[in-house]
Amino acid sequence: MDITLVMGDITMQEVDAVVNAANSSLMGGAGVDGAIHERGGPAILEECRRLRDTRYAEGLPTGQAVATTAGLLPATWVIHTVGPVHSREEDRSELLASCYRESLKVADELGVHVVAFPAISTGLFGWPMDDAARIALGAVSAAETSVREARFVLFGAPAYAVFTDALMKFPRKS
Ligand code: AR6
Repeated sequence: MDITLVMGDITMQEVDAVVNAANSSLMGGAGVDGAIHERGGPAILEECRRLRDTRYAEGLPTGQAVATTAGLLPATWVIHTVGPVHSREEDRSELLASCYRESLKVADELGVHVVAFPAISTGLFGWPMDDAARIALGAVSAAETSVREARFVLFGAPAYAVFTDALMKFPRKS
């Protein structure tokens, strides 16, 4: 699998699926979630509401993922996942890794090959970018998946620089 890094806005990505850093309500929010719902239009929220009424009455649990169509976005699907809020008291890195693994699993179920990820949990949920980058790259590169490209879409030069550095240091499978 190719791991690529781009600096930009995830809502502009022409990929099979974009991953949304959602919250368990699936009812939208700020950051990536706000941008996806704003650009993607009401069809996404409508599907999220249906998921809430059926499979996820208690909300989508942290670390899990579920797909909807992508409305007006250039992507075909949105894969919604819920990152953990960062904690200094408790190690929640396994839950953050799970977001990436479960999103790739959903991508495999959809039969798609190019998936764009934001840096999950590094905004409102407070995760330090360098630690989040290491966890994200570790989870994606270790995943057994048919996805051919995992594209990290970093929002601004500082995030892009941190991911570039982490990817350079990363031991890659040959
Ligand atoms: N494209 C790519 N990355 C972006 C974009 C964008 N358009 N907008 C922000 N980022 P966040 P979280 C970056 O807060 O930390 C929402 O309210 C941002 O700079 O979107 O997982 C949800 O509803 C940061 O590096 O997600 C939840 O309640 C990264 O994306 C909560 O926020 C993630 O920031 C989730 O918090």
